[in-house]
Amino acid sequence: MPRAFITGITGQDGRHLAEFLHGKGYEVFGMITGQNNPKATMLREELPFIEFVPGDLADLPSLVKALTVAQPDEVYNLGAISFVAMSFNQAELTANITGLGVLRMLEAIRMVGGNEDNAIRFYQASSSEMFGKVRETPQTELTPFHPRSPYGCAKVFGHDITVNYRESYGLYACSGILFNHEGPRRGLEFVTRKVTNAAARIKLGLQEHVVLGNIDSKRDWGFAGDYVKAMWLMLQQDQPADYVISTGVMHTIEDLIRLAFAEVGIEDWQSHVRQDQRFFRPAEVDLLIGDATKAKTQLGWEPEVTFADLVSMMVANDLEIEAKKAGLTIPS
Ligand code: GDR
Repeated sequence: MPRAFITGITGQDGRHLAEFLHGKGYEVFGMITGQNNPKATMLREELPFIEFVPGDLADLPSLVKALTVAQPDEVYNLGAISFVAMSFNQAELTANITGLGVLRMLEAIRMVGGNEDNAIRFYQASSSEMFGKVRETPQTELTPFHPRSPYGCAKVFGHDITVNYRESYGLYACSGILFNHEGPRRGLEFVTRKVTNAAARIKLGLQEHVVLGNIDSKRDWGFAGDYVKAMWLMLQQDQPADYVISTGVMHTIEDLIRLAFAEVGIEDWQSHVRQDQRFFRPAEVDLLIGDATKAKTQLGWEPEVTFADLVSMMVANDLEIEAKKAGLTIPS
């Protein structure tokens, strides 16, 4: 039975990936950070097959211990301070966890058994945020980075150090440069879920407005369930490499709002949307769209869920959750 070790197990991607690997017959180990982590309790109910191992990306000895216990064939480093807006307020913490955490994990792999004879394969969750103020459109694996947030800067370090350890020590290490990927498990702080949840609550009469920041920025949004397959495929190749994972289709936040409100039968979305400086960022990434040709040709990967289906899936999920919480029935 192959063994996988996942950091960021309580996040959206960690949960999708754990489920996917379990379906493939893996023994799945998830790193749990902190004392009495409330998300671990939730996860024990949701995905009871996961074996939890304590550890923290800020603490190298704990990573060495965790890998010694799990003895994984594959390590997926999804753990990070992942909310771009928060990284402006906690820049040093972001650099430490999202950036230096990758270096610590790579060192732990070298210590526990990442050499060529006994190679632990490593996946690093890189991000389209690294492209930031984009130098070309669409973005590929060869597009230069110009990050626009402390999060983006930390991800660039994580990406570069992964490439460096691959080239220096022969580790099987891959970076997946993933564009935005969403779904019902997305946290409410991210714009897609914030909008789909608000549309559901407004439909149910539980709230009047949603307050947003910049609704002109554009994103290439895919479904998280499709994207975790690409992570796994990267670790099954003969040679390690880096891949852009994206849909190649771009939408504005306004498109997202229009679609989500249309799902609940509200056409005049404008009367339910307010904007506030609080949700604008000091520097913005305006125009992200990825070219996933390399992943399509070399990995045989294809995104399956369209943007419209994704929004529909998320609104339906939020309607169900919010109606249940409030003891309401979903109006037709
Ligand atoms: P992003 O995702 O920063 O792209 O990073 P997010 O959903 O937070 O923002 C997307 C865009 O929406 C604009 N926006 C708002 N965003 C939030 N969160 N809340 C608002 O009220 C709001 N109003 C407008 C933002 O300005 C931005 O332009 C995500 C994360 O998952 C990262 O970890 C990951 O690396 C990248 O995607 C790829």
